[in-house]
Amino acid sequence: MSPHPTTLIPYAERIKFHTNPTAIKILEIMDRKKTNLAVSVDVTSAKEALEVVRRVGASVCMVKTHCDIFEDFTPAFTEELLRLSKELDFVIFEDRKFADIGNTVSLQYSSGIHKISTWSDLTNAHSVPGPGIIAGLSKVGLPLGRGLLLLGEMSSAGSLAVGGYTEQTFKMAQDAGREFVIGFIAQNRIDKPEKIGEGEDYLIMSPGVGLSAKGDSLGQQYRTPRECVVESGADVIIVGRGIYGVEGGEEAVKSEAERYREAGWKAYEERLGRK
Ligand code: S5P
Repeated sequence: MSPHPTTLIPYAERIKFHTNPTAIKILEIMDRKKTNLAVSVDVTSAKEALEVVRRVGASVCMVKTHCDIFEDFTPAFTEELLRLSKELDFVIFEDRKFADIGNTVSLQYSSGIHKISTWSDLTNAHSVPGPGIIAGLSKVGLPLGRGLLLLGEMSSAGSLAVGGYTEQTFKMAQDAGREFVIGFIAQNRIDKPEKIGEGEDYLIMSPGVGLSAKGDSLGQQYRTPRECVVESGADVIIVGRGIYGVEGGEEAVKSEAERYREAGWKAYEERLGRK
């Protein structure tokens, strides 16, 4: 099977295909820092999450959070995360997986304790409610220059986001236009070459990445960075426990992030034919 055309274009050369400020920022950072690694800091303490971010920040293009799992969430957390994002040059992705009607998600995005839209460059949504979810989030996020990913596939065993669901999710994004929807959480390039036009570029971000473990006891399934980037054409690899969960203390977390960055970047160079 011939490679997907998008995967043969360097990240920096894809910037011109985007108008969304967050998409442009992600591609610029990836090129500048030579990293396609996103670290997911799924710890229950915001203080601890910031410590992980300080250690891995130099190696990543993106830090992904689940702000609703922090027991000590305060606005001070997001202030410090924003400061670190500038100092260490990464984008913030709140993995909120919105899944409600447009009016509700616009409130969940802008309001409540977390006020996600005020600090998170990127967020994501399930397509299950229909296009109103994009419209609701866009109303809040687009004026702020934020970006949105739709979940086209999931890494977990038995996911229902397959086949026609995935195809219709792609179509929903395409119909919405690329001002706000910049790509997908997916395990494959769901932007099939025959469905996209010239310069129609989407960012595919793949979770479920591990260099050692193959899965967990709750359905998570892991692939290697090479499998994701070379074989499946992912643009960004998302790693959680493989990095912050490594044994050996602070230095081990830092060096594990570097190990994943190197593996992800080597895979990217291989797919460009630069190896
Ligand atoms: O399909 C998915 C989508 C997401 S965003 N599978 C996932 O695992 N994720 C998220 O990626 C998940 O919520 C978690 O934050 C991260 C994977 O964590 P890990 O510890 O298994 O690497």
